[in-house]
Amino acid sequence: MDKKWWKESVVYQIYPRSFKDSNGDGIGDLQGIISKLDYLNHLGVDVVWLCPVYQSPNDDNGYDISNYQSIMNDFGTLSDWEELLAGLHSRGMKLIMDLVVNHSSDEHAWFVESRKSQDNPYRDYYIWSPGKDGQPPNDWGSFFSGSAWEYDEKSEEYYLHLFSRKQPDLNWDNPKLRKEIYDMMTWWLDKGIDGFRMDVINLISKVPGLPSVSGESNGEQPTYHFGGDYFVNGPRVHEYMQEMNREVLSKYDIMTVGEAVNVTPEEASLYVSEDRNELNMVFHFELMDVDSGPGGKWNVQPWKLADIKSIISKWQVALDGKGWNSLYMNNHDQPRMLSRFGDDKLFPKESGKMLATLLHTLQGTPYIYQGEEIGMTNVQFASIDDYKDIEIVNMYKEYLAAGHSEEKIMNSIYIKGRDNGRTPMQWNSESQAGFTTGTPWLAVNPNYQDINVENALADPDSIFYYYKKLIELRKQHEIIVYGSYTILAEENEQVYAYLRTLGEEQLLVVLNFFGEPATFDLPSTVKFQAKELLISNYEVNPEEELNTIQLRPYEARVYKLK
Ligand code: ISL
Ligand code: CA
Repeated sequence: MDKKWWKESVVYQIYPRSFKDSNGDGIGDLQGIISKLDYLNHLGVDVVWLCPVYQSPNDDNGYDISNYQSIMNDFGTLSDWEELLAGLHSRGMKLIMDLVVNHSSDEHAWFVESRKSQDNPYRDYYIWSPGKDGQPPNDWGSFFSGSAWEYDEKSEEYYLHLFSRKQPDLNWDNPKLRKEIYDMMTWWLDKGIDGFRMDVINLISKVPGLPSVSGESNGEQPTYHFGGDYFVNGPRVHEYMQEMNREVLSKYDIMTVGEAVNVTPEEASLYVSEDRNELNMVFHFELMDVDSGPGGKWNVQPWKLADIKSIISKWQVALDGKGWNSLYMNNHDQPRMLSRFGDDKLFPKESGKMLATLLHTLQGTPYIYQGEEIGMTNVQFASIDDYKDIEIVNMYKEYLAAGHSEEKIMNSIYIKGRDNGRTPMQWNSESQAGFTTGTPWLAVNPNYQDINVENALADPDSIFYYYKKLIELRKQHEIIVYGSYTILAEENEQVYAYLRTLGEEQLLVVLNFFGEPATFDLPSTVKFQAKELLISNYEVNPEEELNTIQLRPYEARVYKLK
């Protein structure tokens, strides 16, 4: 497998609105990020992924872009952004930008033109349809509730919006639109950025004819369905990715990661196989769906370790030697990993470190989401009015109208809501967690007195320093990056263990996934002469025999075997 800097890197994701406010308006901003670059450097991360900082009316916190080539006023100016890029580069870190081109804002100049009339030159930049019998053209539902179509009174047609009605989908079948996007990408790359994270990039190509999921509309009250069969990995998506690669990406030494909704490893390998010249890696959702029931994301069910193991194993094996994995367990769209997969009450440190060990010892590039490195947790606000996320707010209304109990809805928000990951970064125990001197746009998690950066930095045993060490180990041991993966003791219901292999070396990772003691028997097929304990989240006698390991709650160990 080819060696690449982005395989050897650890990425840190910043959600700018919630990272650090420099001017007291309650909204994180670019100068705030700049003031924390030494912190990121101290942690040791190589790459920063910046969620959208472009001009936006903020219907979806910057994922609705009204100008791709200018900075949101709340966040600062282009010269602040240039200072940020220079500040990262001078510290040896790289910057990847969020590319949101499945849709734009309805306030983007293209859409303002497009909706003026059916013969406007920008009409075909978006996806318009006359509909049928006064109904939308099909029964597709939006990711954010309701129909995926909105009727435009003035130009008398419906436009498609897979997300909010303020996020009209761009028409990738139009070569003029594609050229505009490639030019825009080139403009950013020429400023010296180091790559892109591409928002829902596998949704850009829609099946011609835009068919309904459940056949013809019968004129009754419409119900909406997930139309994924008609836009997930659509018919021309690989043609577009290869064109984008040829026209833009291939001209720079950059990294690319595409957010890919509902992809299997086989579908993902079409995006990331090195010989196909599309993307470097994708974010898949299989692991994030491990606690979703048949009713989807809000139909919460407990996860099972057996599923976590089989999903990760499947991806590790399928992409080995072909493409590359991304490794994450939370981001700005997901609840906090510590609350979801660990125990944020009884064993926050132990379980936070155990999960970190998993993410940093698999094959792939690990992504740290801001606050993960200090063990930030989910939040439970008392009232729906305290929540800001459009997905949460729309779902709440829809489910209430459909007769669900308020208690049940709030509970699903506590477990799955995106605002769990968006509460302000907890810097210290001062007012508003040191995030702002004003009133934060989204309330801080009340646990900031305990969980904050200042405390983490003062405690040599903190989750922060464990991450720092994992990042350092990655630089010292090539096997952590490039070794191939074999699961061990698959049937063990408490322990997740695996081997990584590179040449003569082996890496043994043993993780107790629960708050009870557990036993791990090393299979006799694993042979070695010498062992070295690289990291663990408890005191361990390095000479201890490995035949049978007694693990304490959430214990994690990594050995190098020779
Ligand atoms: O996580 C999700 C499943 O319900 C969705 O919240 C999410 O919209 C989906 O993962 C796609 O996410 C990306 O595109 C959205 C934006 O709201 C998310 O923040 C972004 O990461 C639309 O641009
Ligand atoms: Ca601010």
